[in-house]
Amino acid sequence: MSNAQTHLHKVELLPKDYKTDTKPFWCPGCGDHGVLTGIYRALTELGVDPNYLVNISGIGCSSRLPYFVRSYKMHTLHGRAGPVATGVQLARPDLAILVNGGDGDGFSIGGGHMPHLARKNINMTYVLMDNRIYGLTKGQVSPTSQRKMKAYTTPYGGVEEPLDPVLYMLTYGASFVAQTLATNVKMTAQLIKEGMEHKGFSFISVMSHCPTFNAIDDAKFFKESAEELQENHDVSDIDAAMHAVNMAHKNGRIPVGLLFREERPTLDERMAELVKQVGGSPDYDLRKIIDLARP
Ligand SMILES: Cc1ncc(C[n+]2csc(CCOP(=O)(O)OP(=O)(O)O)c2C)c(N)n1
Ligand code: SF4
Repeated sequence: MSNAQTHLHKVELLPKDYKTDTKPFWCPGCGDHGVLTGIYRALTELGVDPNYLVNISGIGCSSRLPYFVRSYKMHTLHGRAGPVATGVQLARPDLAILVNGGDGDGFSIGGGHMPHLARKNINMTYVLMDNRIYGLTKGQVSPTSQRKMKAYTTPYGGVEEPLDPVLYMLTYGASFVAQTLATNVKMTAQLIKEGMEHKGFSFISVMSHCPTFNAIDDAKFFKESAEELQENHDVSDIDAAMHAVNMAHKNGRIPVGLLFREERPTLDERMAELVKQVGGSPDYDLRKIIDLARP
């Protein structure tokens, strides 16, 4: 396996060069503004060439992000950003793929796709914007909502326990898993940068508050609950990563930082290897296949 970062094409640009003419139309104070700033900073520091960048999203407030980033882009269907991005990545492994979406988008309707992006190690960076609510549809509980939260469809509080996206991604076999806060732009930018440099499926969960519909998971709550991983945390140890998440849960904390990273072949590399092994080429004589069907 080669470690060449062939999916990152470098240029020298300023943060403003990654902006489009469309100004962000999120509510004032929405955490998503911070995620976008983190993305601009990461792209600038990496010097990603917008001509080789594809920003793909699902549906929701968070999924509007690609409109604001200079790149090729697709605003797809609710929960389907991952599979669409997989198609793009396999067709063009030379492109950098950045995916954005919400907690409802990724872990409710899109929940069937998440394990396979991770286990297949599709080379893309998935930035989850977790506000623990459905924002665009005006505030229903999501799979990450705290049970006690009273929302549109749960006026007496919810009846289900939340799931933890990072614990899921560690279990699914994601080769890069990190968590950060939208209010900590520096950490967000750094982790997105490392995630984009990583060859494989990188998952960055950003706790992104929704001041319009989620009164309990506000910026202050996320900030006070965040707990940076210990300095001696071994990012190559999957057990240590899971332990850190479980311990944080027990103490009502949210672990932030790089939880886990490993190098292993991506799906496109394995497929290229297979094609080489069987001698595949665009000039292959298709009559040989037709001949197989002759009696
Ligand atoms: C198939 C389908 N079902 C339902 C919807 C309605 N819908 C639009 S956005 C959304 C959820 C938004 O919540 P989330 O994904 O958490 O993103 P946020 O808006 O909070 O960023 C839903 C259910 C839809 N667009 N498509
Ligand atoms: S509804 Fe919430 S998530 Fe959507 S833009 Fe407004 S603050 Fe952000």
